[in-house]
Amino acid sequence: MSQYKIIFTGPVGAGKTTAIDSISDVPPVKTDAVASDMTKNRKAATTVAMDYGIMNLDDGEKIHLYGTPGQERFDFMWDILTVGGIGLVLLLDNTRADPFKDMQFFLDSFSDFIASSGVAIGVTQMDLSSKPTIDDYHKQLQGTNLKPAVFSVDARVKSDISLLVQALLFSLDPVLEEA
Ligand SMILES: Nc1nc2c(ncn2[C@@H]2O[C@H](COP(=O)(O)OP(=O)(O)OP(=O)(O)O)[C@@H](O)[C@H]2O)c(=O)[nH]1
Ligand SMILES: [Mg+2]
Repeated sequence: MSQYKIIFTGPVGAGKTTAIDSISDVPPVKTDAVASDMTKNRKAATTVAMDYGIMNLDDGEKIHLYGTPGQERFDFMWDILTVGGIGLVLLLDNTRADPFKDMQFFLDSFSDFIASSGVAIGVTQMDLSSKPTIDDYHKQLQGTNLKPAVFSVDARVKSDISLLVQALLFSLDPVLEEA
């Protein structure tokens, strides 16, 4: 049986913990702690170490799902969590002040990992803020050497996150799809 690891990252409140909760086939492990500075993000808790869940694919493959903390003060976890990973899901929150800046920051922070694996981008909270559009994200990415899938997703919706993970897997080495 094949087992793979993918990593979810992105800024505070983008929905990493929620997304792993939505798609995991086992009760996820969370390390959320109450933080007083979280109220501005419409939530009471923030991830301080990692999230962990498992997604069982139809063909018996297991995808181990790791979520990073969004806060930079816990960024020492980022390199630890990517070890052995085959791809990155970058979640962005469309209601944040400058989602393009967030995108560039995380693409830069994970550039070594992305270069050796792959990345797919999910934009959350588009129901609350419809701009920038997915097209705007594609245009923004034209200046980079990356061509990731970019989807509008709601982290609370299992099928949205599942499609995003499938898009990531398809963008990786096709050998994986035949395994
Ligand atoms: N309206 C709306 N809410 C969403 C959407 N996606 C996620 N959320 C909500 O946004 C919040 C995301 O919180 P978390 O999952 O804790 O975010 P996180 O990325 O793990 O944040 P940190 O661990 O603090 O870095 C939750 O309250 C979700 O219910 C969306 O598409 N629309
Ligand atoms: Mg979290």
